Amino acid sequence: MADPNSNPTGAPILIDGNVVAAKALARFGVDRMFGVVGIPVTSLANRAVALGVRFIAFHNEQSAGYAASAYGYLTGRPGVLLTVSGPGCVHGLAGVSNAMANTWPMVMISGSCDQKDFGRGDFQELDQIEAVKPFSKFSAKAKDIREIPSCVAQVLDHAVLGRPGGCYLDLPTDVLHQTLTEAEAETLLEEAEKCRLKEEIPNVLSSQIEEAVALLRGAERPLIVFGKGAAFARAEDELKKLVELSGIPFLPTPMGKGLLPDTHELAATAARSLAIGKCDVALVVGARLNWLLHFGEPPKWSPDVKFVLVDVSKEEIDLRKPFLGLVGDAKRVLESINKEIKDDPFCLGRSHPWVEAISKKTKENVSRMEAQLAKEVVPFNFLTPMKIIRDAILGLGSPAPILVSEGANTMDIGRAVLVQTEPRTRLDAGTWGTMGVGLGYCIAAAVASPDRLVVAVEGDSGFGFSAMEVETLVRYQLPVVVIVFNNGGVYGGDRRTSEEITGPYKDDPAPTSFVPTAGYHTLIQAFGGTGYVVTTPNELKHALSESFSARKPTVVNVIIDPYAGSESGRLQHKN
Ligand SMILES: Cc1ncc(C[n+]2csc(CCOP(=O)(O)OP(=O)(O)O)c2C)c(N)n1
Ligand SMILES: [Mg+2]
Repeated sequence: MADPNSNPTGAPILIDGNVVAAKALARFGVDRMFGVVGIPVTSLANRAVALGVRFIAFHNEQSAGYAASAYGYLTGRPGVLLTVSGPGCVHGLAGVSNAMANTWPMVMISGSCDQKDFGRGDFQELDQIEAVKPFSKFSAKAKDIREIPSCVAQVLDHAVLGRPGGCYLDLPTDVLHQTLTEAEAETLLEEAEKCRLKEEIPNVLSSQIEEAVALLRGAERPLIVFGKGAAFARAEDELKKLVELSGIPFLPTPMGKGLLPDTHELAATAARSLAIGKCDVALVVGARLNWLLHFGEPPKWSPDVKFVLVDVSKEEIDLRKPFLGLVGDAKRVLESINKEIKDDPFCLGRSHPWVEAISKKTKENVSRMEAQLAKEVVPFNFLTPMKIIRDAILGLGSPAPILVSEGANTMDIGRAVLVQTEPRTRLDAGTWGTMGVGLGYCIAAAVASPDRLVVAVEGDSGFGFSAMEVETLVRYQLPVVVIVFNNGGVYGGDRRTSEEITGPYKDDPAPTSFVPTAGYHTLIQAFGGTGYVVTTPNELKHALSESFSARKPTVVNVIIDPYAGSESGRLQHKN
């Protein structure tokens, strides 16, 4: 019988580094890869596809990197970005660093120049290990083909272990071209598989759980805050149970929205200032006390608030110095807290003064917002189209679409108006406030959750950062509807004072301005996708109704009054 490890002449079959890398990726659980091919990684992409890894080819590594990071967040497994050497790796850094900021698991794999030519001006030469260092959690370089399997395993493992983040794998051109026998590759793959790192998050001490519950039980005005760390840990069932058991109001961070439905009677989202300003004990789960939560400090928070922080990272607890810090997996910690409450129950009840105060404020703010939303303002402000989008999304029911959002006014107003009812259905500019993530996130969401529609609500500037990827939507026929709030620029129209409009270039457009009423919908039409331009409520309703049922790549260009928004959206204090 013929030896499967040899060719017809009897010589052993040799495979190169590209094949070994592709085999390692497929074997170690990578099912999707995002990237831009070229020297020296085109063969690696093709080999991976042949082994069952879906490769989503982008126009720009930034977008592909954002996609990989969001794929990691949505699936719980590292998203993988493939880039070429030098400039490809530099573009990919946007994705790696954004993954670090959001603590999402991702791996960037870049080809690099020939090792013997490094330092002599080789093609696309860069010391990529050094370049990536400040932006990543862990890096590995395969200096020989035999190191590829263990390097692949290590970067994949480090991306998810503990606090997730961006990792990097360097594959030099010469290593990708080296060969070894298939049998030897198999042995190396088996060895690498045996050495995979296991998650070792310690269990929280039962005394700490008791202390946390005692704090919540003794509080007059307790609050539960949760973020995308809790979403990543898939802690939604435990959060639901905790809120039901204890009757404590809750507040999600932007990407924590949907872990419990925004429509829940204990949601304090519409009474955020009161909730954080007056709570005396805050159980914060998988959310960092960073700028998004005002560092947990006055004047937004009460100076006496006691924080109980649940975080997977000890460094995070050490940094924030909460009243009580629980290092652990959000889901497991909440399970223990729920068990402790069940053994000795307490529940605030609807008539509890704190619950009543939050609920009264929520009702007031919601009815004020609804009154604003009820007005049909044309030319469009932000609220009128946002309400139409909200209702169209809610009309879809379950499974809810994944909502992608970026922009300043568009994102801020969208966050307040759009309703999230299911976990991990919101992807936005995130911890870094990164513009340009939108199309990459849309593509990742569509690939990760094929049963869900993806709806993006984007400022025209935010959209423009990655607008070319509409071709990628069309090429893969992804069910993505991108709604562009077109107010002619970054925050909208020219807001400069007459004193600012001076100097030799005063006739140039304002730094914030783009071509007014640009035809963004025609971009996608250029590739065979569907485009709508809308200026009235009925036109928008029609476009959404058609595109939501067609589930085809679509851009809806919504023309907005350029002066409806404000500079920096809701972050003027940082300007
Ligand atoms: C990578 C990156 N570059 C620049 C910025 C600065 N920035 C903040 S919001 C924004 C765009 C806001 O305009 P748009 O998306 O049109 O939203 P609008 O306020 O007009 O609704 C920009 C450029 C950023 N946050 N991220
Ligand atoms: Mg804009």
